[in-house]
Amino acid sequence: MPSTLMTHPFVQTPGWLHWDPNPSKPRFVVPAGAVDAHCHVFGPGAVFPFAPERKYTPCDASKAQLFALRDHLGFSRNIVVQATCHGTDNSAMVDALQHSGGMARGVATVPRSISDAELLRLHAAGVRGVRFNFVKRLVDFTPKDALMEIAARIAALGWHVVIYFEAQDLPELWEFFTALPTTVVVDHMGRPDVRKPLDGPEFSLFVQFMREHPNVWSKVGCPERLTVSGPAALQGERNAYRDVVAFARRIVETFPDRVLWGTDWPHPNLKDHMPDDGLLVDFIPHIAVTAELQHQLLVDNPMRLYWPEAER
Ligand code: 0GY
Repeated sequence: MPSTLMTHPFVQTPGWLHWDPNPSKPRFVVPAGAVDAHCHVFGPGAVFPFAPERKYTPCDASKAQLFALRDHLGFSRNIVVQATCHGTDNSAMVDALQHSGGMARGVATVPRSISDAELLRLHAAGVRGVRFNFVKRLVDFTPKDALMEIAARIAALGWHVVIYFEAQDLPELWEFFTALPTTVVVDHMGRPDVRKPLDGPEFSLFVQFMREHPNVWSKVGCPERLTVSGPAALQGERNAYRDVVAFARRIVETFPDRVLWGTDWPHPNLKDHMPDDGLLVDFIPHIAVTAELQHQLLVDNPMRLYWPEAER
């Protein structure tokens, strides 16, 4: 039964696409111990209500459904990123971490007023980062001095900052981003416009940002969000989202020890198509073309960032 049919007081945003309940089995076999480093849980709304200030109301996407997808795709671990529809109430994300048997860690959204005790509680649950979101359709503006204060406090816990922004906003945000005192992880390569040239000014600025700042990492998933050509694969092939490949491959090959990959399940705010998660996994060998790059992307890098204490 689609989870949207469950009883809760929330009305899903019109046009919202439900995640694919029957993703295909990927052909690409991910290396043992692979980490899905960007995914979310939504509610369920009847248990974990969505935030009053949210910009969209999603369908439900529970921890059990996330862990079932993890197993189906062949992954071992998840990084559960706080979604904006839950605001600064991290309960659903923390609940997922606490029921993962130690196989999930998290990225929270916290207010400036958060207490030290609450930060420690989040740490004990497995949170290792905070997310600062600059995508205007998703969040209201938070003053940069508040964010910088949060960054200084979480730096003391050894956490990192995840930043989400649109490519055209990088110049204006550059000074703030480069002053952050932690490892900084960029969501979805800073959302490049893939109709523009790979070596054009916009994407070159992003490459420069990573090159000049060795504390900056990037997630290289989410082709379904960036594509213009769409999911159509060549007959009988599984090479969808071809217009995104060169961008992601450039980042993987230039910064192989600072890249992460995630499904982005349950894929919030997609209006045109809902991806087949199996097809998303089959995108990986197109952007990380050797076994060594694949291992760095899916195992070594996320383990170093999220489970540094694990024996290597
Ligand atoms: C993503 C992207 C989006 C949404 C969120 O937290 C969120 O609501 O991250 C988006 O709409 O681009 O990474 O999930």
